[in-house]
Amino acid sequence: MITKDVPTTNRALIRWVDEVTRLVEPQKVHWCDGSQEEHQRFVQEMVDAGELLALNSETYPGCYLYRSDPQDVARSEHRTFICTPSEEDAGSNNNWLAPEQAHSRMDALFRRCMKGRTLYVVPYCMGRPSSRYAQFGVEITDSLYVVVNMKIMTRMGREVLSRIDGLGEDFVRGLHSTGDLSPENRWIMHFPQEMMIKSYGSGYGGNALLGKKCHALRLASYQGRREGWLAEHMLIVGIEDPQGRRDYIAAAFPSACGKTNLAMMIPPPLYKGWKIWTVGDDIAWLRPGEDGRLWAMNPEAGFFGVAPGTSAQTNPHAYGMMQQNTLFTNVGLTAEGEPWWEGKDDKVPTVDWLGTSISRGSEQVAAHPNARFTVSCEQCPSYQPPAPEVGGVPLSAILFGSRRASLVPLVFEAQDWLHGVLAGASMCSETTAAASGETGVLRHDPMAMKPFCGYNFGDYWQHWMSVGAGLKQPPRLFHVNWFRQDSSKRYLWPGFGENIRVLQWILQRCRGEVAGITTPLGILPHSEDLNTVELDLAPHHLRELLYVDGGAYAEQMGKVRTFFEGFGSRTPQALLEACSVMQKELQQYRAPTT
Ligand code: SAT
Ligand code: MN
Repeated sequence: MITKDVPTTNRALIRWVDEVTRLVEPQKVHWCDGSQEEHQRFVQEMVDAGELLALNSETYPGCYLYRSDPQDVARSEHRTFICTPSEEDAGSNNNWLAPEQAHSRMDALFRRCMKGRTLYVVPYCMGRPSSRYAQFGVEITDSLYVVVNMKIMTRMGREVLSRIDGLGEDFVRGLHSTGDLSPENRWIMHFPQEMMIKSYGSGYGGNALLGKKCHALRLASYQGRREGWLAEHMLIVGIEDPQGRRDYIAAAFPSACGKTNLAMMIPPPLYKGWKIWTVGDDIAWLRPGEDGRLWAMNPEAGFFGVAPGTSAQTNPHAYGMMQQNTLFTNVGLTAEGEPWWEGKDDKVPTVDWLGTSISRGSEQVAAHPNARFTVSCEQCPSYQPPAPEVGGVPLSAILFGSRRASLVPLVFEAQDWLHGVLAGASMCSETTAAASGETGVLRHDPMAMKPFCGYNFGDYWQHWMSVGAGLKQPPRLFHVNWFRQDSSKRYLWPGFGENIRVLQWILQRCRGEVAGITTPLGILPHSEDLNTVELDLAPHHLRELLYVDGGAYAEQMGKVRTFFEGFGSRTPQALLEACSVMQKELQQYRAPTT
């Protein structure tokens, strides 16, 4: 028993750490205090052990490079399970295993797995500890990489632990070990009824930083359903116009589809006087407020963003904030010891993400396509956390966004809440490098939650409908697609800062300032209402971006209907009907020719 000298009085926590210690048999147990000094000590320890590489201290002070195991570079969706007693509660959107079986499989792997290693106890908080909506958790891990990332991504340490003291059993328990890193023994198991996570065999972000996808999305979505709120894969931004009016929107895009870029966008010179305030870039907890509006909060304290493609042009704020105190994972290096990735600048990388030298003129990629940066929100110049007493920001609109080379228009607004739930639930998107497996494959990704919804999608859509029904002033729901391509695979829409033009139309719609074209899909902008001043956009490209191909879309809705039916009686009847109606109307729809 190692109950002596522990920095907590929470008996349940002491008992759990004790149980785990007996199972994994570490050489040492360390309770993290979450201080800056401790963080520095850990970083130094990793540098000394050759696990972290200090980058150029003049141009990148406080920045480090971590190279992961080459087989452990993305989330492992096919190894991620929801372990509810009933398989149907997990739904066919999830892998499922009965809780007893999952526990015994995991405990067999965890047995003695920390022999000779240190077990770190990481008390963390999702949300600011003083917020009434904050949630507390403790992750046990044997990876210092995880500890230093958790320090940036969550609120962690003494203050958090003292809050956990008073919580009894009411905190999330996450047990993690990198184990032997063999992909065959890699499992991420969620036990929503026990508020527990067990993750073995991976050190990768979404698999191993258990506060993030595992707690703040999978467990939280399960809990939100019971309690009447939603945990969503969404960024949150404030948009201020030159008159000083500020609106907040949340947007659900799949991983590696531009959430971080939109969250920190800097509008182009034409939009002088407009400002974007960053509230969050990945996760939003949405709660109906007493005022009948929907309120959003970001439970995270840092950004774990995709490095490739990030540059002084595409995302100046992100680019600037990662020049100091940033942890890079799987990027390449220049001869000056600076991090480098595809799309960064015109410097020449000399070493790739595996540590192999790059010969001059070779085609070898420098960074892994899912290379990441971890950095505190406080370093983002546009970061604006809401006051904790308020617990979030009120939403004027929610955007659903997918990555679609064809078919899906640049923007449309749903006619009402049900129609918007249908737009979100029927999202299909091309896969990216954020998860292992093939990229560019079209798959159903409702509300960008395919990998993150901790329960049956049928129940999830029903829950979305119930939350909406309870709102007196619901946010308006929109669908966007920045990723349309022409036949030679060039993007039709410039994206990045120019997306403000679409946001402007969205806000005008929210204020009832502009009419739109009603189609069976939703309401689209009149082409003259979308600001294209100073944009190099051919008129036929604009037409294409705002075109609804009724026949092709009807076919897509047919596939969506089959997908919905796969969830059996759990799929809300109203959603199925709305889908069929839309399919029929699209079949008959002919876009006006101009
Ligand atoms: O690695 S994470 O899962 O946190 C990033 C993502 O895929 O969204
Ligand atoms: Mn994400």
